This record gives sequence, structure tokens and C-alpha cells, in this order.
Amino acid sequence: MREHLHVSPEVAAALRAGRPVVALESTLITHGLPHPANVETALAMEAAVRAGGAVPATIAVLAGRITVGLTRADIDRLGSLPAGRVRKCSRRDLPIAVARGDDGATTVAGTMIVAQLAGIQVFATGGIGGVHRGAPFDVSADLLELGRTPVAVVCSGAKSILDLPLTHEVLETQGVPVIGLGTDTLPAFYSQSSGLPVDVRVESPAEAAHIIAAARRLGAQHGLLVTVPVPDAEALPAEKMEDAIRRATDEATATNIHGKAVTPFVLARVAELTCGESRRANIALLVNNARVAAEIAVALAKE
Ligand code: PSU
Ligand code: MN
Repeated sequence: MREHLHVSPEVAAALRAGRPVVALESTLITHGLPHPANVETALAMEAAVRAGGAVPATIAVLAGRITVGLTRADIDRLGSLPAGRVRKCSRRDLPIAVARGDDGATTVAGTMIVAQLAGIQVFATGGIGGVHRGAPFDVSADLLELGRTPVAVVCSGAKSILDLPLTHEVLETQGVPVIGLGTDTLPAFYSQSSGLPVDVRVESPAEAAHIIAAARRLGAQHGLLVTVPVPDAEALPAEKMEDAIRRATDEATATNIHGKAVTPFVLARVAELTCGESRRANIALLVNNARVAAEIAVALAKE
């Protein structure tokens, strides 16, 4: 599969020289945020990675080509396509998108697979997929990928549109170390805490990098989760989100939405019901996580 990757010259040069690189996903561009906030946020994340001293590598499938390091024009195009035109690519979707020459946006799972093939060890996003509320058999492929692909995912936990206690259990079953950067508990995306304990609290990106390096030295074949709470000023109280989440998940069930459509539906509905207030928190944590991931990648390059 490696020979089917199209790596941008800048990313390829950085990887060859052992310089820090941070992978970024594309489902948040096509299915997570509306236009033009999606394009602005993707570019702000790339800028934050650069400010942190690393090279950004946004990953997507472009007309069947698995691409590592999108250009600004690629991000603009992907972000402007009408919803539904871009295939949401988790593990099972990658071969389909490649064979058909489709445009595909990689999820956390899809991005981890490509990052690992390209030799990128650190990946920043907002929230991972998890176990859905009221549908405990709907376990995101993200959780299984974390159990089988050695990439460190920097995120703000998972949204409370999910069943967070069950999500936490599956991470344990899959053998995924959950690191809290400046936190004792798993963050809950918009809110700083889910109340669920992390495996270890670290105080700096360098300390997180030290654990990632230990996993590499041990030959660990699984991923790690580095969780970073949403910045203080942008955090929203959990109760405030709860009504909207309950309504959105009930609507998804009532209208028979399932499979890969559930997460985009619930995300969009919650944003509507909270009048975009949640979007400010979403963007703030995405950009912050990109910067932190760069600092981790910089420290990892020195290990
Ligand atoms: N959670 C968010 N925003 C997102 C996603 C999740 O708060 O954009 C996206 C990510 O790309 C994640 C995917 O990998 O949704 C999970 O989808 P599913 O639940 O179908 O596995
Ligand atoms: Mn699912």
C-alpha cells in the first residue's frame, strides 16, 4: 500500500530528515464543520502545527489517490464540495475510494492507517469516535484502530454525544494508554472533564513524548491517546450540551439513521440546536490540539 501513497514534497523531505511532522484528518473538514469554517479551521490547524515547530500533513483521498500533505487548493476544494460528495473513509472504505477514484475524507481510523504507512507518529484532531449512546454495538472503528495501529492521537477526548463510560472501557480492552496532559480525567470535548480517570497525568508535551517513545522502544503495535482539555475560556458546561445531545440522538434513532451517517448527523444537529455556540469551543480545541501535537512531535524527534 505504501507505494500508493502520494506524499507532498515538503512532508517527504521532513520525514526523510527525521524532522517533526503532524498528521491532520479530513473528515472534520467534510463532515464535521460547515463551510467556510471548515476550511478556515483546517488552515488554522496547519498554521498552529507550523508555529509549534512541525510540518503539517493533512491527509485525504483525492480522486482515488491517498494524499499525505494536502495543498491549500486541495483543502479549499474538499471543503467546498457539497455534503455527500465525499466518501467518509474509515478502515473499510479506503480500498473502495481508491478503486473507484473517489474523493474521500479520512476519519481518525483512516488517518491513523495512512499516517502509520507514511511514517508519521503524531496526529492531531478534535474528538475521536466512540461507543454510541443507546447503541452499544455501534463501536467506532477509531477505537479498534487505536488498538492496532501505532500512532499517537492528540485530542480532547470524545464528544458526550457518545456513551463515554463505554468508550473508556473499550479503550482499556483495546490496550490503549490514555494520557492526560494537565488533566486527571478524560476530557469530554466541549467540557474539560468527563469524570473518567486517565491512565497517567503528564504536565508537558515532552513528558507525553517520553511515553510514546517508550511504546516505540517496546515495539508496541497499538496507538496512544494524548488528551488535552478544551482551553478554559472556551469550555462549555456539560449540562448546557445535554439537552441538545439528547434531542439529536433521539432524532437519529427516530429517523432510522445508522452506520457511518450517525456521527455527522448528530454533530450537525447539536451545532444547530446550540446556535453555533459549540462551534467556537470546537475550533479553539482543534487549533490548540494541533499546536500541542507539534510540541509533542518536536520532543519525540529528540528522543
Ligand atoms: N467527532 C467529532 N468530530 C468529528 C468526528 C468525530 O467531534 O468530525 C469524525 C472523526 O473523523 C471521527 C469520525 O473519526 O467522526 C467517527 O465516525 P464514526 O463514529 O462513524 O466512527
Ligand atoms: Mn458507527
